[in-house]
Amino acid sequence: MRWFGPHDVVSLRDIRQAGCTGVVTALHHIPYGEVWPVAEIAERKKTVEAAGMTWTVIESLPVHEGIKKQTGRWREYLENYKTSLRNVATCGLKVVTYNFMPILDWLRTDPAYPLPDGSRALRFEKSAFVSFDLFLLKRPGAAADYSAAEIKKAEARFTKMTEAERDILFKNIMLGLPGSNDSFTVEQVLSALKTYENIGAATLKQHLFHFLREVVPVAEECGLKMAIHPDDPPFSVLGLPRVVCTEQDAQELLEAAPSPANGLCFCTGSYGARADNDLPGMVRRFGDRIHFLHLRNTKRDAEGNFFEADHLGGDTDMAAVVSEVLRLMQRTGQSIPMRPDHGHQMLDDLHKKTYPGYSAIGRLRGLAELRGLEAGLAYAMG
Ligand code: DNO
Repeated sequence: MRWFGPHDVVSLRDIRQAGCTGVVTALHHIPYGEVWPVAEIAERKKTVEAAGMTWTVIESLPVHEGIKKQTGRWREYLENYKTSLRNVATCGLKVVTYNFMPILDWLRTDPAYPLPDGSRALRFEKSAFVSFDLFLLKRPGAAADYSAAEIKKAEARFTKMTEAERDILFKNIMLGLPGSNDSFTVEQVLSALKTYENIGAATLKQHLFHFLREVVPVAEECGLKMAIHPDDPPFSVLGLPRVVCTEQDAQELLEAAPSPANGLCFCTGSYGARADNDLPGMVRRFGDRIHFLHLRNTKRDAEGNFFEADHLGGDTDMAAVVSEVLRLMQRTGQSIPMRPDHGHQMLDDLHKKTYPGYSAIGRLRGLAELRGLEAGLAYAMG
């Protein structure tokens, strides 16, 4: 499971009791772009080991916005990134997760969408999102990104919202911004978006490929594997380019730096939010370039809404994905680290404030179901 560090209300003990043998974590307090010092990495590793678990996967070593845009002190940040890679390798870590999403990491309109059984899930509601973009943010040119029908629906949705609901929607969407404990203003968001006005998907891709050509050789040399997390959701939002959404995108970035060290964090929740991604096929085709697995499910509809379903429910055939993963691991003789991605807020989770998606009991349920599925499939495969 993922652990956000000493301030996480879900403790290492809770995670151990959920049946985990390893945690994925990061030095969240170190500002983006700065070097992760050996002493701090080693200390975090000791803390995890003292709780009876291992730490081999980092999630995430963040890429500074400057590198994505190739502006400001980006060359220095890139060198710092390489130094951090060497430092984490010195401490014995093996996999480095990162993403290349501009400004926003993940994005949802509601982190507590009520399900019929009273538990709560993360949800992306298209018309709430469109009304945020058009009427709260008032992003210049936003209307051109939506159809007339979508705009009409968003207008109706927005008119019915109270002031309080509008505030909540704004805050919910901001949750995926780094430093989301601070409150962001409309002006701040618009000025951040403006810094990307001349960066389209083709340019961002070139910046990603450049980043890979720089860092992958370092990772390879020190025995690390890089695992890029796909964009969540896997399509362009707020006029920002997003370049890790499809199988084709993943294929291209793997080819840009052809080394076993250049790989994927295969997040079934993110890739699975698009109907045109064939997840079991992707596991087959990407094979040993998958260095880390995030297993999660989504339920989509035709309007572009989705919510995070039970790990074994939703649109992704999780049994088919896990079967492919088992076959892959049999073929390579290597086991791929996996975590249950997200979980519902349920039972006592409903009374606690955890990071959105990172409740203890919801993830415990997801993990238990996934482990059961894996054990059953492995038995059947002989
Ligand atoms: C959300 C996570 C992402 C992920 C980063 C990796 O729950 O899956 O925030 O950690 O995108 O860099």
